[in-house]
Amino acid sequence: MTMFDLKSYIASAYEHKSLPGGLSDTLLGLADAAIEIAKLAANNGLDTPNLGGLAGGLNEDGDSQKQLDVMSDDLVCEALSAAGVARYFSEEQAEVKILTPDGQIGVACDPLDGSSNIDTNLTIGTIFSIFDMKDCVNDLPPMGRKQLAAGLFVYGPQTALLLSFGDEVAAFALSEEGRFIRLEWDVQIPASSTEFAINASNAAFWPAPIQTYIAERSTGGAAKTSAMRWLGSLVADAFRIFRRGGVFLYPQDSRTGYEQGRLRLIYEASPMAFLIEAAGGRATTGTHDILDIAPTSLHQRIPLIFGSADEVKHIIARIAQ
Ligand code: AFP
Repeated sequence: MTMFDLKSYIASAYEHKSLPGGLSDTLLGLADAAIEIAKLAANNGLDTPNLGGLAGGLNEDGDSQKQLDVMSDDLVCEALSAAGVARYFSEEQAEVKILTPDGQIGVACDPLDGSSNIDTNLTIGTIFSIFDMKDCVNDLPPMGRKQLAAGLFVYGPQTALLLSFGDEVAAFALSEEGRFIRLEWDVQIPASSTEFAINASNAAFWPAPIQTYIAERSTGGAAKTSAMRWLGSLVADAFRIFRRGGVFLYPQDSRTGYEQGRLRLIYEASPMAFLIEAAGGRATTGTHDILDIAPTSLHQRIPLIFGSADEVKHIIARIAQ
């Protein structure tokens, strides 16, 4: 197997894509921050007090911040500043952070996704989106289709990275030597699958077409072919979908504050959709492709349904009925 590491993969991308010079340092800086976050998660409770404990603050969505949320945000911010990134848009920060005023690159990031799982030893991760500041509109990141790159680090049994510049998804795993080595994995999401990920405790609040779709996927008796998985960690559910297909749904629901679902467009949905489409899958609000949604506010939420293209198409058709 070609021991293709992250650095050589980025170098090869420059050979056939027109990418800004600072993108390489930005990605390598994010990788260094991810290695540190993985170490903090792995040593939680050993070198440090419980990092799943509350840090005392609230993020812009009113979610209570955990220690590791704040520490991860600091690590990412430091790495991006050192890489000469212009602006850092963080799920954990109320406002954008200006790092290098005349820089070309912007980064949006959910530094620690799945915070409720930090002290349960379940898989968590970091989601990032990289774009050219000239594509920003009203000081907001551009619509997802204009991203230069997007990726997610997954801190699980393996520390892994899924990265895309738009035309494919490359998968890496962290070696004992501390390098992200390319996996022999052609990341293509199977077009069909009956495995679904949704928080079924919200069923009473979903729109009727989603209720009907999930009910159908949950019946059929012995003939039932579907299965449900819900890890409470977007990156973990997504990584499974990249591996074996399936659909993830976090729709809007009738609870106060969930009129646009729970997940954030800029920090979660846009980068995830960029990866999903590059792997042959589909990502939608239920009515519009996620990548075509231009942000209107820094912390706006968006309904998010993504995964196996044929199954997502089927869900879109059910919603349109
Ligand atoms: P936290 O980072 O606050 O744990 O939220 C995780 C998340 O944004 C996403 O990773 C999960 O898929 C989703 O929320 C879980 O939401 P519910 O707790 O409502 O099921």
